[in-house]
Amino acid sequence: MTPIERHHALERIWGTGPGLQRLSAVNHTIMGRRFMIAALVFFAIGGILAMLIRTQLASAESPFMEAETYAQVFTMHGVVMMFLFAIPFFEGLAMYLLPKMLGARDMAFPRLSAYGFWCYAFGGATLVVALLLGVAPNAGWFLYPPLSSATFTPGIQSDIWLLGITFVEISAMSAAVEIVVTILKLRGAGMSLDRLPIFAWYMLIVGGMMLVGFPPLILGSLLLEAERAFGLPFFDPLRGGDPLLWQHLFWLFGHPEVYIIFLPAAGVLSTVIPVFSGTQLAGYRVVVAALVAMAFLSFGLWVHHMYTTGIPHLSLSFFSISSALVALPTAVQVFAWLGTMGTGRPRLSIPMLHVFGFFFVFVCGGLSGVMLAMVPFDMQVHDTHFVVAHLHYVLVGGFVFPMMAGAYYWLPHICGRMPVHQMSQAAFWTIFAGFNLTFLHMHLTGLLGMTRRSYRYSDPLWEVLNLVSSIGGFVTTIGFALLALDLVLLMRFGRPFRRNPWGAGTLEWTTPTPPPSYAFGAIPVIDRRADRLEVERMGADLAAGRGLLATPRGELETLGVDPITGAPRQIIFLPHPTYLPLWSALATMGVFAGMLFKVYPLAIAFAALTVGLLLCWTRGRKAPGVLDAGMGLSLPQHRSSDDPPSLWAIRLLVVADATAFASLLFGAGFLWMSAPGWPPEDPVRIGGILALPFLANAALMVLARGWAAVALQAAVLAGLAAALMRVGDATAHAAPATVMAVLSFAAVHAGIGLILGAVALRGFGRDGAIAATWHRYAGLSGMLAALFPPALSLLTGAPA
Ligand SMILES: [Cu+2]
Repeated sequence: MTPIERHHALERIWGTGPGLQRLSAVNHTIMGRRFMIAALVFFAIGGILAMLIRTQLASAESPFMEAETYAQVFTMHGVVMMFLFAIPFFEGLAMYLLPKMLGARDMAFPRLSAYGFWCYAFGGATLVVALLLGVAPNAGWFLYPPLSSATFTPGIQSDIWLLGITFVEISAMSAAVEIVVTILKLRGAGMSLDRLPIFAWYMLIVGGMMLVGFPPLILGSLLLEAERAFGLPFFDPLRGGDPLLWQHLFWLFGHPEVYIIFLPAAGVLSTVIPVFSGTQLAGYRVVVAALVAMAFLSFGLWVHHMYTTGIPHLSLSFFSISSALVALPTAVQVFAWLGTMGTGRPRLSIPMLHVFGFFFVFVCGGLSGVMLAMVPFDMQVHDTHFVVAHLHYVLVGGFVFPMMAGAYYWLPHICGRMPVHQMSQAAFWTIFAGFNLTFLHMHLTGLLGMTRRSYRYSDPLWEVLNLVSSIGGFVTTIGFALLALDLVLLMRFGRPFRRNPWGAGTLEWTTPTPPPSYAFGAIPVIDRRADRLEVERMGADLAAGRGLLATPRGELETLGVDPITGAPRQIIFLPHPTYLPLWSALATMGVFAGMLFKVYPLAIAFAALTVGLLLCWTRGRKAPGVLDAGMGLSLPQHRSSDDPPSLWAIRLLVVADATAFASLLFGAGFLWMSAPGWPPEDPVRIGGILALPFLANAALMVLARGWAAVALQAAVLAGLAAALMRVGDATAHAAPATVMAVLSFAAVHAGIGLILGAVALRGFGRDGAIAATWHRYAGLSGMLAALFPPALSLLTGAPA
């Protein structure tokens, strides 16, 4: 078979049809591009909102916007940039790059990428439509209650935030599962963990952080929505709730989020800097160790956003120390980059210009971050423009500049053309100058006492500073417009090239550019660290079919490997293009619409439809046993192997879910210990009825498979339903409300277990192992849930 024949055969198998059939695309190259383009559209929208803010603040007593409009504009600026630009953009980049860097032909769950994309697009569109209709969220991007509660924001504005963001978070969670499973399971043969390209290490850590970072926010959103819709008073201090609970749950997500955004950008830097320095990354292992340290540290310092809320002194000092400490692993990476440039010969190409922009801006942001970690200083500047300046230095420095470096670096790969220089440089310097003009002296505006979110002021000195900021803001916008124009021109008129224009050593440059839908003609065999490869030779070899799985068999095949050693383990069959993800996302959208307009029967009907559609995904073909993988290797198809990607996915979902459950128990414990109005006047009396679900759950952990599991899950559901009937008036006090939340959580898990158990009984491949994993987890969490009400009664000193 010649390379051309192989190309045509593979393209017939992997390609997506033209026209409307593009809506059925699941391929990672298409999905990655879609995520990035949509994220850039939202970046433009967020930028326009920023300009509106700067216009308003350019003069004191400005008549440009009403207070209400201004509140919506600055809230949406934060929401759009954090949730609709930054996260989706790096998800898209990861989706586009990871399989190509790892030597796989696609992500592990292509339909999940597509479902995630549609959820993101619909959720984001909802928020933008709300803004155009004048009912956008207006309580700040962190939506603190009591301002966001039904009492002070009665309309649907806060609901749009809560439901829309949860919708978008679903997409982020599916991306996290995909990214982690793809890196662990879908790689070239022989790519052991210590041979991973450094970008994959970054994304592996980021995926793990997303799995435990986002559930607290999703949980918090559901609780606040339950309070707004049904009056369960989790955050109402008059009824045993506490607004501080929201702050804890929000920043449990919100602080790691900063690192979740920074690390993919840092991964880009660790990839780009060595290439343009003509050398290898200094201290690969040290950088990986620093990454792990950073991931752990970043979860232990959320309270630095809450110094002024009356936290005890001892814990303040603990969080202050850990906040300053996180600068260490960051510094390790900065030194690794500087060391790389020091040992090599840096070329000042366009991507490197943006790298220098990163160094200057990010280090400034890091320094003001260490200042803010100090409690007395933070007390002074809390909620002023100093913090606004700091966070822009960190996020623009730590995300936007590295991502622009990445854009110029990988755009030749995406479109097959090289940059045209002069305008790229002009764009960079305009952005760089404009940015510093906007934010550098905003530190001073903040130190002088101008609070964030205020829409008018009277001090003439503030007016001068704000005017300069506004001018800087518009200069920055002109810079971004130039950049956009430059990128469009590059795509239209850039110089075509053959292969590997930058002299990189990673696998993505072995594919033709723009890449075909199957990426590799054959799956590569890796014998060294995956950023030191001979790209030119390998590219020709792979196109000629010298590798694994080189003979097309009519299925979308890629290699599954051992997560640690990279030894080939199975042949993974990936799904053909399908409209199912689109329909599923539309049905999910129906659930949210039903909840938003408080038409609950509709929401329930759409939820059932969504579950039904998702179950259609599991219909698989019969496993064909052992297949020839080429190069004398025979491997089982993934459905008949004992370590399929889906089993890893369910394990990761259990981790994420357990984090949500732990956050719920943490929240209940927090209310019990520190909310006003505890213990409640009316104790929560459920009685011995919870013995049934407790025992059934205990049995479920042993009998996790087959009919027994299904019957036990049904018994758990019945027992929990009976217990829920007895909880009493959950709107009266947070105690019955938390009991209701914990029992409902267990009930939902029993319901999912019932469905998974029933599916497994149909006897498809590994569904039994997947259901059993879930049943064991549901059993354990259900037992804890059953113990919760008696524990709460004991602790609050009320009879059970
Ligand atoms: Cu923080």
